[in-house]
Amino acid sequence: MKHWEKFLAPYNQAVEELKVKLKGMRRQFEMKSSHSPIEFVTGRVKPIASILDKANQKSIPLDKLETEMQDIAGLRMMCQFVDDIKRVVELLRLRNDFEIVEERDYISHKKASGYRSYHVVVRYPVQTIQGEKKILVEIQIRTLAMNFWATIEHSLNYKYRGQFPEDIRVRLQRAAEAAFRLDEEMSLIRGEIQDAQAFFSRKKELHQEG
Ligand code: 0O2
Repeated sequence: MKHWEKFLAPYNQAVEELKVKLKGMRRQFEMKSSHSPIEFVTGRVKPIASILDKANQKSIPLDKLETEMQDIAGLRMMCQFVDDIKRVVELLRLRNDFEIVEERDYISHKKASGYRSYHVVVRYPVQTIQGEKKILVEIQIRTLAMNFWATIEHSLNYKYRGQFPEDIRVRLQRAAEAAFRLDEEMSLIRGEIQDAQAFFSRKKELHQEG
C-alpha cells in the first residue's frame, strides 16, 4: 500500500492542480460575462483496482505504467455545445503549463461502443521536494449529452464486465445516436439558448447587487 501511495502522489497532485487551473478558465469567462465553453470540470485518480485491471487487459507491465498508461490522472471538461469542444481544445493548445503529447478525436471517429469524446493527453510537470516530475494526464472534453451517455454506459460496463447482452449493446448504440442528435438539435438553437442564459445571469447579478 505504501508503494502505491508514493507512486500515486504526483498523480493526485496533478489532478488537484489542474482542477483549479481548468476551473479557473470557466471563472475567467464568467468575469467577462461571456458564454463559457466550459460548463464544469471534474478530476480523479484512477483507483488502484482499475489500474491493475487495465494493466492486465492491455498487458502493460507494472514498471511501465508511467509511460504506457496515459489516464492514471484524468480530468473531464464538460461543454454545453459540440462547437465549444473545439474552443476548449484550442485554449488548451495555447497553454504553456503543460505539453500536449497526443489528441484522440472520438467525436469525428466514434468508438464501436457509441462512445464520443475528445481526448487530449498532456505531459504535466509536478513540482516535488525531489524536483520536477513530468507525468501523463488525460483530459477528456465532451458535451453534457456525451457525458450522460458515457456515465451510464460505464456503470453498465462495470455490471456486465464488458460483455453486454446483445439487446443492451444495441440499445446503448441507439442511445448514443439519440445523444448525438440531441447535441445537433441544441446546436441549431444555440443562439436562442445563449440569449436566455445571458438574460438569466444578468437578472441574477442584479438580484445579488440589490
Ligand atoms: P475509467 O474507469 O474511465 O478510468 P481503450 O480504453 O483501450 O479504448 P485507451 O488507449 O486506454 O483506450 O485510451 P482512450 O481510448 O483514450 O480511453 C480511455 C478512457 O476513455 C477510458 O478509461 C474511459 O474513461 C473513456 N472511454 C473510452 N472508451 C469508452 C467507452 O466505450 N465507454 C465509456 N463509457 N468510456 C470510454 P477507462 O480506463 O476505460 O476507465
